[in-house]
Amino acid sequence: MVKFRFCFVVLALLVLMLAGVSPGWADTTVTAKLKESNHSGVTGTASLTATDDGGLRVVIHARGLVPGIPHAQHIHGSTGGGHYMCPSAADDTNGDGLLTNEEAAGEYGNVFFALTTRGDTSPKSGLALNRMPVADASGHLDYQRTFSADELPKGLLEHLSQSHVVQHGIDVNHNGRYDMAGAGVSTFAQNLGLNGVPEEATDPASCGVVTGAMAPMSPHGGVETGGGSSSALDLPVAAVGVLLVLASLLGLLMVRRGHAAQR
Ligand SMILES: [Cu+2]
Repeated sequence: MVKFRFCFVVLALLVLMLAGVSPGWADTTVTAKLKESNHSGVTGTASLTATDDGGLRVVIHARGLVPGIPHAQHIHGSTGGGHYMCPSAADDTNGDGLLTNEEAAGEYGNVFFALTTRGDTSPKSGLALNRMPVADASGHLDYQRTFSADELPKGLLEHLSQSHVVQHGIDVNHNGRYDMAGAGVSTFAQNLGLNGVPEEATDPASCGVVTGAMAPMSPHGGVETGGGSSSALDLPVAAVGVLLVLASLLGLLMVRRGHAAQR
């Protein structure tokens, strides 16, 4: 009987140690539900997973995009805090029925990380359409890329909870391509020094707020989260783990004493 209890206590101890010691933020996934902008009809999901080597894995599945052409996509937000949201029709400040990137940026912030298919990921690649994913003939876009720690801008992992996934590219005149006839020239692109980019290519098509976010390596803690927070759980779970381990140790001691007393 005593032997059985002893084994049980040791087993419980091992389980608790294994559960308690795993890194708090590695392999943590935050998700964003992509919702349409500009009546694009785009829906989808984006998941951002912090890998255990300090990188980030991004997986996006979207549908309803203009088929057969590339769609610029980015993580918008900032490392300086701030409260970002996805834009609504109310952000169409000039009332022309189209939400431009400039109008929407008041809600979702600037391009922080360009979700390209290869190479550079800085905001400079924000409109590198030759390195952006292309929607298939049905308007589906499936994207995945794992970025190493070196490829991530400082502060991205810490501020995932303040970020947004935005996809761009709409077809205002329904001719299957980005052209000036649809909505004119992109002043957003012009301001970046790129001439001749149609506004259709830069207007937002979908936006998703990151939820279930945590602050993996944040020194401040208490970062506001967009939804069910795992960071809020981490500390109590760890504390309960430590308490249980202590209780188990106490139990172990008592069992051993009982064993000794029986002799
Ligand atoms: Cu963007």
